[in-house]
Amino acid sequence: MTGRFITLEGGEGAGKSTVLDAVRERLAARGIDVVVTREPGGTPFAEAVRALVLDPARGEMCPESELLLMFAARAQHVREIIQPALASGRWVLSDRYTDASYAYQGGGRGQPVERIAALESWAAPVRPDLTLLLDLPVADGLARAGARGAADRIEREALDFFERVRAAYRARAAAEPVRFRVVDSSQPIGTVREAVGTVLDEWLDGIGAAE
Ligand code: Z5A
Repeated sequence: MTGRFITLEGGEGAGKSTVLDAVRERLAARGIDVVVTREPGGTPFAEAVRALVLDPARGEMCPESELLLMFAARAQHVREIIQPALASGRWVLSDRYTDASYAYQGGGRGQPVERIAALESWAAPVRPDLTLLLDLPVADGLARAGARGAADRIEREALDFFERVRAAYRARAAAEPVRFRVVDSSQPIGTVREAVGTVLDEWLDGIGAAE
């Protein structure tokens, strides 16, 4: 038996960290054992890459370097955490995965989709079963993220960068309506958590997951 793979995606301040616990609780209520992880990161090596790639003090980083670093971290994460967990029947919940590279490095930085797809099929061949996209207007998300403290290297980008990121996420969700569920995360936290819970319950019922 293999487990299921769920990913959480969204722009800045979308509330992924905030709804992560709601998802975990919902799965636990059905007796589903879930490994919670994140990208970039999830292993000591990948967390070191995360620190490097988000550090604003490192100077110039060209889009090609950024894309390759995201996939270097991901390749390790997939082999060390995601694949072994799924193979042993455990479920995996990841705060971001490959869709983030299509949105940020593709939409945001303008890296060609075919290049990202080639890296994906080589370095990260595991596909999510369900992707929850938390969507809200860019300005609202940036205001939330800004209230949280010092911005990392990517958070320092201009508004139009994040508009392209959002557009890329929405385009991916529209192109893959079976895998994606889009939740309006501009609503109050309690409403977003409830909406995520409802979407998740529907999906779990649909695949016949235990009650
Ligand atoms: N990145 C990339 O470029 N390519 C890749 O392939 C991958 C990642 C995998 C780090 O990701 C960065 O890496 C990220 C994309 C890039 N870009 N940057 N910068 P991350 O996911 O670790 O970090 P993040 O995007 O900065 O996450 P975030 O801003 O923390 O977003 P969030 O987790 O979705 O939000 P949150 O922490 O749950 O909420 C943010 C604040 O808003 C917090 O104070 C909450 O209390 C508040 N909040 C949340 N929901 C609400 C609602 N509904 N109402 C009011 N306030 C709310």
